[in-house]
Amino acid sequence: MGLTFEVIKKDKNSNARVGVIHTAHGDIPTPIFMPVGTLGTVKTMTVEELKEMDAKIILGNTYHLYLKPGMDIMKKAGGLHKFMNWDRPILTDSGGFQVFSLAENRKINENGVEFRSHIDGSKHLFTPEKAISIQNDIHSDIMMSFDECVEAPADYDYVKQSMERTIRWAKRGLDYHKEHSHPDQSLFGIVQGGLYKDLREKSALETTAMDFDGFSIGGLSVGETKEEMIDILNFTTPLLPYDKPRYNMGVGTPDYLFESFEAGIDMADCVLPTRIARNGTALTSQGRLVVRNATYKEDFTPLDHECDCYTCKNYSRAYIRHLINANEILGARLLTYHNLYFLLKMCENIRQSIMEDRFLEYKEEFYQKYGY
Ligand code: PRF
Ligand code: ZN
Repeated sequence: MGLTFEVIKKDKNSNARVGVIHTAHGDIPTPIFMPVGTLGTVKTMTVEELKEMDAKIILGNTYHLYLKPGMDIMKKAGGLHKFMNWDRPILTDSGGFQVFSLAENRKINENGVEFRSHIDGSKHLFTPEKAISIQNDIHSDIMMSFDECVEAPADYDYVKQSMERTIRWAKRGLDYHKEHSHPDQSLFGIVQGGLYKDLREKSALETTAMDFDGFSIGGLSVGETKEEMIDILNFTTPLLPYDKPRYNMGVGTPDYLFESFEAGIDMADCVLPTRIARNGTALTSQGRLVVRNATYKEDFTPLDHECDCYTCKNYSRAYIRHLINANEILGARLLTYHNLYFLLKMCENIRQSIMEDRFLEYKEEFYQKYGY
């Protein structure tokens, strides 16, 4: 049996909802932020630390893991859970985004995408079936269909034919999944269609007509304005079934998370908290804090005085600034821990606010302090 999902409570004044996704590796409360572990590690964090901060599910990437360490080692390891010692749920992206943003010499046709590795230039072919087969070997709990993500701006005719091909690919992936996946694995369809509402509608109707376990919205936060993102998000989300999980892919600044959850999205992920941590930036209740700055040279207070994470309980801005400026690995680790904790805590507060029908009040209060 793949995942099951229940909506526990819908907010009175918005489309936000609290739910739970049950998987073979445990339950995922929603709305949820999912830390990204592209190469089988959430960069700089041990799984013990991820559990301590109460991460419920992490992401892996088909494209990256297929190239390195490769499926031979992945199969011998018995899948990614065993390989990386993580026994909670894993979601994998299909490669449909990474192959377009990272690979070289891409050639796309009806069958799939031919590309050269960004690492060593070797030649590969991803098809919708291959993308599922790789995710079978990774043994992720939640797999994604192979899609094409078109960056904004893009012309109508291209987005249309790409979206229609993504629907055909979704069907091929689903057929392969039914035949070959482990019964514990689930598969999501991905809605594309760029900034064109008639294309989004067609994509949503045809994708949700197929027997997927959940639905993702792709092709957002890829060059459009925030207003356009919110408009398409609020147009598309209600077209997805109420009783299945909904995932806005690659979206993870605090405001994009609030907007997504307000629209009725249940899951989101982004490299932002881990990436900005490594170059010395903290997410705090008062907005972004660039701890590299000289202002913090003699500031012996915590990153965020409202935060009760391990980093904030034990270390000061001055010390973390010193570590980052001295290129000490611990600086990246302490900031990563805090940033992930911050977003996970924010999601917990959001779930609480929905349970009490005060999501919009909490959003307002958060935005005020954050400085949006
Ligand atoms: N498709 C897939 N992964 C993604 C995206 C997409 O459109 C995006 C765009 N926001 C991020 N990650 N498969
Ligand atoms: Zn903290």
